[in-house]
Amino acid sequence: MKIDYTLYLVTDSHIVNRQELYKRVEQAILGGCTMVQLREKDISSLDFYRQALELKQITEKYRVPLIINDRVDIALAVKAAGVHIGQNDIPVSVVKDIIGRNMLLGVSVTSLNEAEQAVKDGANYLGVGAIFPTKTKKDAVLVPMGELKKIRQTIKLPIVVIGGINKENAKIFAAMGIDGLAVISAIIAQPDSREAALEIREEFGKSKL
Ligand code: TZP
Ligand code: MG
Repeated sequence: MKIDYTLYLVTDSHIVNRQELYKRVEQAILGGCTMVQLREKDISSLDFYRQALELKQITEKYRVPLIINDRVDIALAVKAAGVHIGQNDIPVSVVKDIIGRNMLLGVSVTSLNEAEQAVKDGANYLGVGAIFPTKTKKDAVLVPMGELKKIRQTIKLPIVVIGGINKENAKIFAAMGIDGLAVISAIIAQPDSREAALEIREEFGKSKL
């Protein structure tokens, strides 16, 4: 199955309440989000599982892949399309062994070194960031634009950028050969998430219509 990374929405349940969050996710899909990642940091496993099931109902309706952040067990339990992990999670090669070839494995990297390692270990796509300062992730490390360019020139896997991506800066990434934009607040914090997604896509140069 060909995966479309163009507009990769990542959830955050601190911005609005869950009911509103899921409404906004659905609106964002209608506005052109092509993937959704459930990202939860401080909830119980049971709650995480339930949120994943709920989100899966929405993503399935629109045939958009659902990715689960950090939790391989929950990704397997809800039959998600994939898992996304960072440098302090279970090692990439171990996760790949667990999930097998039919699930996607995304890995967050901040340098060419990490990117090359992730490729060797079995990543299917990379998330590079934070590209711009962001209030959404407190411990985000800034990745210099030069490093992003080096990663793009070296790595053949799909790359999504994350961190402070919005409609003002979306434009620069298409010319760099970046496959997709991963966005939290510029979509989830907007009451009209559909319009927000549409605008970002349009700026990125891959408008839906
Ligand atoms: N990883 C690097 S930056 C970031 C994550 C999860 C947060 C991105 O959020 P926003 O609101 O799109 O800047
Ligand atoms: Mg993680």
